[in-house]
Amino acid sequence: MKMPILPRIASLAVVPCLLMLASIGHAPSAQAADTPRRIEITAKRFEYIPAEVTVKKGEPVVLVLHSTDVAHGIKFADLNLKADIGTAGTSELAFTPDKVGTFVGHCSHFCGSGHRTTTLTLHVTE
Ligand SMILES: [Cu+2]
Repeated sequence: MKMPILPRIASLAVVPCLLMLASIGHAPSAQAADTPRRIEITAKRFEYIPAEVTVKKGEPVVLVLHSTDVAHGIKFADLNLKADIGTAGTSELAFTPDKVGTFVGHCSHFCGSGHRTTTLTLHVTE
């Protein structure tokens, strides 16, 4: 009876909370190197939110693309990457950038009058 039952339960509950916080944190850590970094992006007429993303060369990433309206897509011609996003759907684009630079992805599915200017800029740093 050295440790009352209540603090025990409380400490058990704290562990999953800490794990959740660690998984959504931004701090680079050893475990982050193994798990692709997930970047949530909203696609809608006629923009991506955020419109710019910075990633590191050699760091595996997954762009998690959500459409809030019609079907969209994303295509980075210079990186040979493409994904389709269904109407109100979610699509994942997994890749590991292997070159440094700034790359502009264009919407690859006609979505209306602003389609041609719907872009996502990807900065790949060393
Ligand atoms: Cu479009």
